[in-house]
Amino acid sequence: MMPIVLIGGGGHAKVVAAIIEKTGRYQIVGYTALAAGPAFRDASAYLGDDGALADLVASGRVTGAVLGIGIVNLDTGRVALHRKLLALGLALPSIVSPTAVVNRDVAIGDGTVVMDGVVINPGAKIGECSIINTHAVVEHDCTVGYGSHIAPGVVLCGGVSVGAQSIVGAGACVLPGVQIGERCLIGAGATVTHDLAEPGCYVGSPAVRMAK
Ligand code: JB2
Repeated sequence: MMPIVLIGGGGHAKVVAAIIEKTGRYQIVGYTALAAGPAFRDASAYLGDDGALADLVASGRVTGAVLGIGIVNLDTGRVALHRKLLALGLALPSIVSPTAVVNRDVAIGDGTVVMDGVVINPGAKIGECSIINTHAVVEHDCTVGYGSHIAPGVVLCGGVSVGAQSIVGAGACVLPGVQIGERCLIGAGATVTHDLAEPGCYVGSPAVRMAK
């Protein structure tokens, strides 16, 4: 089993850790975080902040890492961490829950986590470092960009595209063929009926841009 470090120790890490254990493919050596968090009951699982990573790699204690942070932010979030982990020479496997259904002809990028009960249908392409969260449906021929988060219960209908570093909030529905650009935040429960090109926050049914 590949010895891995989980990045983050909060709510998302707690769920990701449970999925990693179910795969039976990785040994979680511990986690790094800004401070000890609730992800593990065992206090010794906290390895310190990311300053500990270089020594963990050099000593051979870990060879891989999994991002266990839900935040998507260009400068401080998952994408910046992804670059840091690659620079340290850590492998970033994609993690797919054994309870997810990933059909044929689906591509999933490194560092992405596909969580429990997800369905991804043929022709879908999921970029690196993304989250396809619990019970989301990603229909045929969808594209999800780098560092994006498809939250629990989202439905992306066939042929939808979600740009890099966007978040589609819990329970939202994106209608067939709709294109969502980079750095868009779609509110929980929204229905996206038309293309959203500009970065911004969109809410409601049909989803409209929130005033700044
Ligand atoms: O640079 C960092 C860093 N920044 C924050 N390096 C490392 N190694 N860890 C970092 N963190 C850690 O992320 C914090 O120390 C903390 O352990 C964790 C954030 O935890 P929190 O529970 O606040 O958020 P989350 O990202 O785990 O979960 C959010 O997103 C999920 C998708 C919550 O909204 C969850 O409810 C949601 N399901």
